[in-house]
Amino acid sequence: MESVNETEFKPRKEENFLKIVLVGDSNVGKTTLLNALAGSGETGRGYSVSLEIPIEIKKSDEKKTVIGRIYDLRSQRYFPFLHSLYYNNAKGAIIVFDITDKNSFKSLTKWRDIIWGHVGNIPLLICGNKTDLKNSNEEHVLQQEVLVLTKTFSENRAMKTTYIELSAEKRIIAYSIEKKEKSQLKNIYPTIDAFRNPFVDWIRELVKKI
Ligand SMILES: Nc1nc2c(ncn2[C@@H]2O[C@H](COP(=O)(O)OP(=O)(O)O)[C@@H](O)[C@H]2O)c(=O)[nH]1
Ligand SMILES: [Mg+2]
Repeated sequence: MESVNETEFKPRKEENFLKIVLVGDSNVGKTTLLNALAGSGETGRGYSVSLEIPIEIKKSDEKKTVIGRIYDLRSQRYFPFLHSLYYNNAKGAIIVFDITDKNSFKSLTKWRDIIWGHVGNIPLLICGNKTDLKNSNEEHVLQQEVLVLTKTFSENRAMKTTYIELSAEKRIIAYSIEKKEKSQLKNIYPTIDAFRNPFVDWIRELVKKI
């Protein structure tokens, strides 16, 4: 079992870090997603990945770099006393489900309530993972039902809940607001930047809202 280290969840340079928590049922692919976003980069001690997003401050010509840091609870989920610490100061949350696992989709509302219960109504990004398994004959979670649900999550919110359908393992973005068409999954070898892009866009929007 991994050791418990409270400082893991505390950003180092408070003002430049934007804390984002990664949640969802077991086995949906949270850790795989974190590793995919990190690319060949650092995942620190395995708990988090930094996405560096330069943003310009309007008042001056100065360019400030805001770093969106995504935290994975990993095995620390077994330590309930750490949960408040995990969510504390989060400015956004990514909730992952597995499109081949309807129960993980049903859990989205539970995760939303847990997050909002801990830190208030922070913006949410929903990720439907394992889109690479979509071509099998099994019944999967439909994109339309996800969009209907994310719409209800967006009511009266300053920032709408976003949906991205992807394969963390194959590093494919199948759906995002910018890319509404379902991609042809074969013959696509996206770069790490292409995979990160919708996440970067979402974090950039987050920065504008706070
Ligand atoms: N086919 C497929 N499998 C995936 C994908 N992402 C993760 N997995 C698999 O799902 C399992 C759980 O992944 P993991 O990242 O450990 O899930 P976590 O418990 O949410 O952190 C592993 O066997 C992964 O290889 C994906 O995009 N496609
Ligand atoms: Mg994991």
